Amino acid sequence: MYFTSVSLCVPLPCSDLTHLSYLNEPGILHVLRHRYGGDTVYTTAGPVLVAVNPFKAVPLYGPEAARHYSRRGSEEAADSYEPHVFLTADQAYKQMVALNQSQSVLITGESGAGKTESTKKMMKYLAALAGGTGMEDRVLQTNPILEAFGNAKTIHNNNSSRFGKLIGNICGALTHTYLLEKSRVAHQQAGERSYHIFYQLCRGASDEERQLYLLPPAADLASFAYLSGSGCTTIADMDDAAEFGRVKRALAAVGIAPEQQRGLFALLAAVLWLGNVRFAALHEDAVEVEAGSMGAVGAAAALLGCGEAALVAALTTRRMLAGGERITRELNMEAALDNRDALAKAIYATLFKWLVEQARINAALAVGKQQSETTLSILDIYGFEQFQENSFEQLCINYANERLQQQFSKHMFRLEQEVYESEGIDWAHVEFTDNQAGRKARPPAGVGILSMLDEECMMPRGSDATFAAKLQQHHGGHPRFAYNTKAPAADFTVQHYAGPVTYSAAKFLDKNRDTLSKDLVALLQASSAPLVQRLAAEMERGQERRGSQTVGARFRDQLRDLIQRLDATALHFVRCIKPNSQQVAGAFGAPLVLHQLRCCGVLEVARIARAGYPTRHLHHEFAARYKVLLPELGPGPLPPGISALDVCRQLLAHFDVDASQYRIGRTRLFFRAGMLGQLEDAAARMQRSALCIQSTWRMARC
Ligand code: AOV
Ligand code: MG
Repeated sequence: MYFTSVSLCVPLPCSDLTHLSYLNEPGILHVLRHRYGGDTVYTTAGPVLVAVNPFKAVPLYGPEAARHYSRRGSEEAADSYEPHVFLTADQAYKQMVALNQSQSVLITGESGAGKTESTKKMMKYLAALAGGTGMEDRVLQTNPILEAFGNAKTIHNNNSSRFGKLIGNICGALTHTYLLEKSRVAHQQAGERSYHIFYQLCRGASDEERQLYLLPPAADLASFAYLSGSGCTTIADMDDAAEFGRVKRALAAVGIAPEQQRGLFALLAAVLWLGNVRFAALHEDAVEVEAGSMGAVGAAAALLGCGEAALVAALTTRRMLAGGERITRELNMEAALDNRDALAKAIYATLFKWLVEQARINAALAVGKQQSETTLSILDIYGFEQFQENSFEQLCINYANERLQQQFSKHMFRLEQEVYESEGIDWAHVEFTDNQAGRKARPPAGVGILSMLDEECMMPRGSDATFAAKLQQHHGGHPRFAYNTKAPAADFTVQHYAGPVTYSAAKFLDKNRDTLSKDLVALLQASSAPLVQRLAAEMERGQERRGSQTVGARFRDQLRDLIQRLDATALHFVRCIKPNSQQVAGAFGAPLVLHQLRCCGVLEVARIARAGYPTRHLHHEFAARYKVLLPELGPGPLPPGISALDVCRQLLAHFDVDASQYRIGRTRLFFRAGMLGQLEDAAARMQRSALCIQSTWRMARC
């Protein structure tokens, strides 16, 4: 074990960027690089924890480290500890208990910066802290499941989260998930993979399981079109077969019964077989299943528990009402392929939802009565990303990141300024970058990109091209929007807070509408497999619930709801930084790091924290807490004519607190960072000596 508690006990020099003598970009970079070189990946910038991804195992997370932080008294100042995700988790937990107030930890950063790893480390720490109930294991076992089904290799991260999650109360009993990138099931960009679980199943299944799920030998994995299109099926250092065993154990641990597990794997195999169904054009407007892929249809039908002929019909035709009469329309090649992929994607997305729900219910059962009103949540979403080709999913992901950045700015800067102003404290406003800046220049609300997409989806003749054209028409003059005249006609660029991203508008309308033919739902409803029936019922319910609401509109609502939830809690921020794009240890790319520090506002936070007075107490709280140190006031209520503020003033004078170190607001006292620690120490010393005098006195009486 490399870990020494000594290294964590006393913060190393410059563990807080706000304490730097010269607070500038080169100075901050130097400190981060230096600390990173010594595997000290955490640094604070005032109230924010900055975590630089080490891309290797670092000896910071052993049981000794966890014990070190968990022993911290809830009154003990956090800044006498070396920064760590454990410390941030510890602060949130102890604050929740002490103040009976819900807490959230927001973990943000680009794709591959380390959000999911930080989340897992926090969960582990918190499960142990709240532990003793024996439920930790069960709770933590949801992680391998969520990762197997919701993570995939992208060019930015070998284990990229393709969904967002808000884990409530560690036990996962209140987990929410956000928009899974389901297009990945049918298509991946070059060098990327589909969801891990597909490769795990294909590589890890036993002979018996292969027979059950109609799977070819592991070596023939690339015979599945859905897995071979990107030219990448393996990840360095990832043993898919071994992972399969882990996932199965985890499924059992969270209470997914063996029968349900079999149903689940059969569905995954069905999705893969669906991808191998090819069509041959009968004429321009009709297709039939190609003779060579009837085997794939047979396998998919068997695994889905439905008839082969029914599957063929649902894949190649669509029943509809025309003039009050039921007619069957043939699908052309494009529609048939889209229909097939829509079925595969819907099955997978519904399966994912079901799995999350099961894990959540089981976790809730495991914790039972221990649930309380107050919650501790951790938010881990997909990070800002930019690929060669960016589509609707990237727009949603980057939009979510914009919203969270907004939340960060709001919290750190605007609320901060408002507090000072409302307290009547003169405080030089610190300039900060707000990603809502330019809002005035923006077109009125409702003409945003997603709203315009919704409008276009309602138009009978709306297409990706008309959508792109309207975007140009409305947003052409916006400083954060550019229309690429050189690129294919449907491309547009959005200048996000973290950099410009060029989107291809192709398939935007389809992805936003996300319709699944009723025939396909009916096909699944008639299945003989219980899990397929359940999922079909869920799909139907989902369609009814959503009505005509688009994916974009639902995502926007979910985000609004998320922000409201966060607003009702005390926030803690972790900013993950990616030191290089190659995902390797030991490489610290200064320009890349600096770019992230600038975009996510860490530099401003450091300045604002230093310029301000981060520790505050209401007058009466402060007076009540330290009154004991002014013996002349005596116990009980304050003497008549003496207000809480008078006591505060007396205390400040008594401890000779330098006038530059505090401000007196209308309702609160404000202190510079670290000031109250000194006061606490003095108070503790006085209390100790008072106790000492008392016990000497008692002993003398004996
Ligand atoms: P992300 O969650 O921020 O990206 P991850 O948490 O998946 O990023 O981290 C990416 C990779 O970096 C991990 O698979 C690890 O190999 C490595 N890593 C991150 N943090 C640590 C750490 N503390 N110690 C050791 N290795 C680490 V995305 O989900 O793509 O936005 O959508
Ligand atoms: Mg992640």
